[in-house]
Amino acid sequence: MLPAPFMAATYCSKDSVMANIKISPLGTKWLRLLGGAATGVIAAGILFAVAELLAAFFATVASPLTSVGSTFIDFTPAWMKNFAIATFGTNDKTVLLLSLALGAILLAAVAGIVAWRKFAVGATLVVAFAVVMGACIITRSGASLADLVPLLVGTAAGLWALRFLTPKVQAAATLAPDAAGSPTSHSRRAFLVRSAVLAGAAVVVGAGGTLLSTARNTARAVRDALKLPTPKTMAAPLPAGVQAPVDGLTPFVTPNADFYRIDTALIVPQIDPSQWQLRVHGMVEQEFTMSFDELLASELVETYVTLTCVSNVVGGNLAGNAKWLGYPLREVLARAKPKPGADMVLSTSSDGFSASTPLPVLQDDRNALLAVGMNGEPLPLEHGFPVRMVVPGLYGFVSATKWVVDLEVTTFEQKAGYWTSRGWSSHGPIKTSSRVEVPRALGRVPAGTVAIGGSAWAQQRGISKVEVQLDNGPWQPATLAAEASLDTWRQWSFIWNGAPAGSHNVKVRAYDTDGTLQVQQQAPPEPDGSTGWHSITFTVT
Ligand SMILES: Nc1nc2c(c(=O)[nH]1)N[C@H]1C(S)=C(S)[C@@H](COP(=O)(O)O)O[C@H]1N2
Ligand SMILES: [Mo]
Repeated sequence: MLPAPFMAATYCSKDSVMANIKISPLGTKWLRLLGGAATGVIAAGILFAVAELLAAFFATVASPLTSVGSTFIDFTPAWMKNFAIATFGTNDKTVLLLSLALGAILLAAVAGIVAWRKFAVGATLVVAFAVVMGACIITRSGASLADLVPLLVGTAAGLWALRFLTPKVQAAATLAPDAAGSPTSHSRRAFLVRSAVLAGAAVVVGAGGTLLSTARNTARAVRDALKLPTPKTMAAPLPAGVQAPVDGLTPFVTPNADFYRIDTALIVPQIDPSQWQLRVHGMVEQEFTMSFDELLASELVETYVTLTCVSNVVGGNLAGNAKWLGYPLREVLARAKPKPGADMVLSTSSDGFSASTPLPVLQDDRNALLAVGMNGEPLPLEHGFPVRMVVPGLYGFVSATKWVVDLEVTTFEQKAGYWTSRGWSSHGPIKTSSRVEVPRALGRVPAGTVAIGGSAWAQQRGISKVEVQLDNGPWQPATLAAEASLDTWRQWSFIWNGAPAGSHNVKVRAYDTDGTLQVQQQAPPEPDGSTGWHSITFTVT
C-alpha cells in the first residue's frame, strides 16, 4: 500500500471528502516521484550528517563530503580546472562545492525514487555511492582505515533512513484505499512526520558535527596566538618611492587579506604546529625530520618576494608581494647533503599537492625559504600555516608549496609535481611581465592630465625599463618607481599631459636587467606561463 499523499494531488485528510475524490493517475505518478526523491535526499542528509559528526572524532583526513570534493578536484581535467580558475577566480571552490552539493542531491533523489520502485536496487545505489566515497577517502594523502568509520556508520544510518521512509509495498501496489477505509491518510501523515523528523535530525546532527570539528580544530587559535621570533637577518627597509605616485595603483606590499589565493584545497588544511613535522629524505646522505620549534629556533631571514601564479593571464591579478620570514632552504639541504645525480626537490603538502623545484635553485644564495611569517604575522591558514615554501623567481606551482610537510630530494626523471602530471611544465621560471593598472580598462577619466601607471616584474632578474605606447604611437619610456629588490615587482608611471577627449589605448612592455624585452607573442598560461603585452582602452571625457 502506498502512502496516500502520493496517490492523488487533490487528496485531503478529511475522510468524508476522501470518499468523493477520484485518484488521478498522473498526480499519483508525480507524487511518487516527489516522495521517492524526498526520501533519497533525506537519507543522504542523514548519511552525511552522521558521517560529519563521527568525522569530528575519528577522521584524520577530511570528512566524506570534502574528501569526495578534493578527489574531484584532483581528477578534474586540466582544461576544466583552468576554465574554473579563469571564470570564477578565487570563487572557483564555492562554485565547485555548490555543483557537488547539487550533484549529490540529484544522485540521492534518483536513489530514493528507485528505492520506492524496488528497495533493493535503491539501496544498492546508495551502497555503490558509499563505495566510491570510500575510495575517495582512503586515497587522500595521510588517510587511514579509521577515516572510513564515519562513512560506514553514516551509510548504515542512511540506509536505515531510506528503508524507514520507503513505503513497504512498492510499484505493484494497488492505488485503491484498503478495506479499512482510509489508512492512507495515516500513511501520508506518517510519511510527512517521519520525513520532517529525519530531516530535522539530519540538520541538527550535521550542524553539531560541523560545530564540533570546528571546536576541536585548534590551528586557527594557535596561529592567532603565535609570536614569531625576531629574524636573524631583517629585510632591508623599503626605499622611499617604491610606490609610484599614481592614485589607484596596487599597494607595493599586498596586505595578507588581499593576497591572491590559489590552491587545490577544498578545505584549508588545519595543522597544529605542535603536530607539524618536515620530513627531508630521498637522495641525501642525511635524512631527518624537523619540528616547528626547531624551525623557529633556527636563524630566520626576512625578505620581500613577489609571488606570481603561472595561471595569471596578461594583465591579470594573480600576483602579490609580501615580506616573508623563514629559514633558507639551502641550510636545510646543506644539512641533508644531496647525493650526486639529484636535480630536483619534490615538496609535498599535507593535502597531497606537490611541486618540483630544481635543486640548484634551492641551494644558491637567492633565499628560497621555508616560510613561517607573512608581513609580520604567522602565515594565514589559507596561505600555508604553519610552514610553506617561497622561492624567488619561480611560479608558485613549481615552488611555493603551502602546508609543506615533506621534501624529497630526487630527479626530474623519476618524479613529477601535481601540475606537471596534469599537462603543465616541470620547470617554471617566471616570465617578464608588465601591466597597466590605472586607468582601469574601459574606465573614464577627466580631460587634462592623465596619470597612467602599473607594475612590472621579472623576479631574480629585475626590471630595468618600462615603455608605454599611446594609441599606437611611438614607444615612450615610463618613470620607474624605486626598486626594492630584483625579486619584487616594480611600479611605473607615465603622465600624459593634454590628453584629448575620446577613446584611447595604452600598451605597456618591460625589459629585465639583462636588457631582454618582454615577449610580445600572445600565449595562454598553459603550460608554462602567459606572454604578451598588456593593452587597455579607456575614455577621456
Ligand atoms: N599545498 C598547496 N600549495 C600550493 C598550491 C596548492 O594547490 N596546494 N598552489 C600553488 C600555486 S599554483 C600558487 S600560484 C601558490 C599561491 O600561493 P598563495 O595562495 O599563497 O598566493 O601556491 C602554491 N602552493
Ligand atoms: Mo599558481
